[in-house]
Amino acid sequence: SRRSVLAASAGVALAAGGVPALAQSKIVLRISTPAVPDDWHARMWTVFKDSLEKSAPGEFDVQINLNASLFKQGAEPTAMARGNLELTTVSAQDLAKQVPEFSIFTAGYIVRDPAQQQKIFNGPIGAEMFKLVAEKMDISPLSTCYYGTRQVNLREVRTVKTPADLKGVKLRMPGSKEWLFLGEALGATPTPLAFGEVYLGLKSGTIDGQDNPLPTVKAAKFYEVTKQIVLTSHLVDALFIAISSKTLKALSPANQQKVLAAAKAASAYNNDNRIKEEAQLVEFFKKEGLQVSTPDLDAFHKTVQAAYQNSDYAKVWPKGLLERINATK
Ligand code: KDO
Repeated sequence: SRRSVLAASAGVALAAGGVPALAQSKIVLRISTPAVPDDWHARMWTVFKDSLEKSAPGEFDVQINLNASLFKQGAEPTAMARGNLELTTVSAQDLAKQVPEFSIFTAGYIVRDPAQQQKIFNGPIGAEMFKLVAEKMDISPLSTCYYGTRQVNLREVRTVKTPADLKGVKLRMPGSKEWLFLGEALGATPTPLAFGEVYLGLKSGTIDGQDNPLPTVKAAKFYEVTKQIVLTSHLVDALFIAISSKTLKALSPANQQKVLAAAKAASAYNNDNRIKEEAQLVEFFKKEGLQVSTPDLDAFHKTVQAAYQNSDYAKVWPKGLLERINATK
């Protein structure tokens, strides 16, 4: 970590002095993500790396660590604030831990679709929220990836029309209270587990199901160990490419722009491919023998929204933000 910060600041100092950066002082950008290699938000990091290699040949050493091999899921923001990691994708749930206002984006049935999501985060709402993140967390969001729309994926077939039908279902959720609350709001019994343990959990039956967007159900091969997908569409999920603010500030203004452009290229690649694939996957899962069902979405909307409105989360949502989100078309 120290090496990379020094390398980065040395580059800036030399550039400021009018002396070209030394060839050996490459700026190290370590990335850590729980994503599996086949998933779009893993593959997009190659686009990021290629983009920088083109715009700043030989200047950056981009190190991509998949499958949570460098930091465990959820530990990335702290690692970045401490200077042990330069780049990653963070979830709304990760951000809400330190910026409670962000919890509005952890709530089910708030954001409608990927297009609205991009408008929200690329517009004034995004700018305000990202400013809070930069102030409180020492990390800087660069661009917004559509992670997909989360669906319930079960080990055994059961009739699920309303949240009441998920009663007693051990639904695996990522291990933080924001995620567990979502599982509870859906009517299930949320069970915390890291992403990397979900496949075996489903296979062995320690959990009854999990929720993820369809492209991830495919990439992580959860369909091999489950029998049903319930199209609850409960969370239009986002992942934000974020960089340690220390790393960002140590870059020359020109390199800051190049890193930003690379992040935007990566998320655009992710978004295009994920949206395209997501639309085709119901057919794929049916061919694989899974039952794909649509529940009473009205009932899910009402129950989940009421759970959030009556929770402490809604109390810290900035006044008028929900209305501004809803008015974003
Ligand atoms: C998951 O653990 O279910 C989740 O989908 C949560 C996301 O925020 C993100 O961490 C994702 O896993 C990983 O990137 C793995 O795809």
